[in-house]
Amino acid sequence: MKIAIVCYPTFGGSGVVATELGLELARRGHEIHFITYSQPVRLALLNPNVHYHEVNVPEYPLFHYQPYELALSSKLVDMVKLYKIELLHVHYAIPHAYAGYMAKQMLKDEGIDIPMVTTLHGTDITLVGNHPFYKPAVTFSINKSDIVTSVSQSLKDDTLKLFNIKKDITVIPNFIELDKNIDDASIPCRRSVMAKENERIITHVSNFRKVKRIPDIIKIFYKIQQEIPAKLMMVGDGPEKEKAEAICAELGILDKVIFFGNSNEIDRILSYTDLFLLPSETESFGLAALEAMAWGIPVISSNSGGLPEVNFDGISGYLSNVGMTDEMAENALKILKDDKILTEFKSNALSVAKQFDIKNILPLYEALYEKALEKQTV
Ligand code: GMT
Repeated sequence: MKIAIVCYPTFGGSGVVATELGLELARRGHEIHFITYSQPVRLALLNPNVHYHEVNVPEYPLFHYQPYELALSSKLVDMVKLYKIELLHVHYAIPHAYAGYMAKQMLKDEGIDIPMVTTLHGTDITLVGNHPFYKPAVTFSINKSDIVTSVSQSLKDDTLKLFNIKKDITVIPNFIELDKNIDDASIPCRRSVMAKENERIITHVSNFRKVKRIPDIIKIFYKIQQEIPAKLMMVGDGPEKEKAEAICAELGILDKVIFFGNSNEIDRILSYTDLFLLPSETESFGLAALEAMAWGIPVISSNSGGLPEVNFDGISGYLSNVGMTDEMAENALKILKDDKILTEFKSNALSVAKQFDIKNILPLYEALYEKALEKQTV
């Protein structure tokens, strides 16, 4: 199949899911065309089935805002015609589903009928999409998609609650590639760089937005390090990072916290990690938690959104109500204080992660693509 994938190319979860999905589809013989404004961070182009087409938005003094949707829909039209692309898969409704719909209409005018699959990722529904300024356009473009998927049951429920949706929504969870291995030969990031032998390593990975409740992470860690030797790895960058550094300084724990910024060493950092923290206000799924669990790392998270669908309470970690940092710290200590309990949670986390193996999830997308193409030919 020839598939165009539209996504955000940055470190965010939706871009990661779209990129990993495209790469696995390419490995399975599909021809994949990534169409976005810069090369996705996890995209390796050394595969004859993977193409990347950059969307350029020329600057013009009249524009206060550059018309990205316009440029994207034009690029989609051109690439569909040039490469005879059969299907559009857009990730994150805003503005991709809207631009995709415009491209569909323009192509229809030229006698080309192309189906569009839209995958809802979370904030496109819960935080941004629900804003009155966007809501009519988001509702319209979801309803005009040929197939709609959401990354969790919780996100599906939120979508149906917040928008007037007339489409069926299929839940396809986030996934993980389990057979990744790290090339040990050129390890720049060794455990000893991060922590002493007797210290537990606790990690958080995100884009440091408000929704991640970064100060809660520091509160939890502060309590943990009062009882056991531990270090905190803060991986990622975003608006809350400076505040986090300031809180650590105020609490006198800056020497126990490493701020990595956006890192390409995430897998290596996770490979040394004992516990992962994700106390978010909401997560449609929580891909970061799943990526940690795939390294056999237990997760302390909030119980909001789709998190209970991936982190199983008392099994792969613990869940608490949003903001219950004392309880989260107590649960963390329950796991970290005892080697036997930690080993048990580690093994459980890996077992749960295995349910989300890309090999189980990818066929679900392929089946939907087939269905979308069949509909088109009826
Ligand atoms: O919140 C992020 O870290 C980024 C955001 C995105 O859209 O790129 O992530 C959302 O999509 C991920 C992939 O489907 C989900 O795993 C995240 O839970 C979701 N984030 C939120 O709902 C806050």
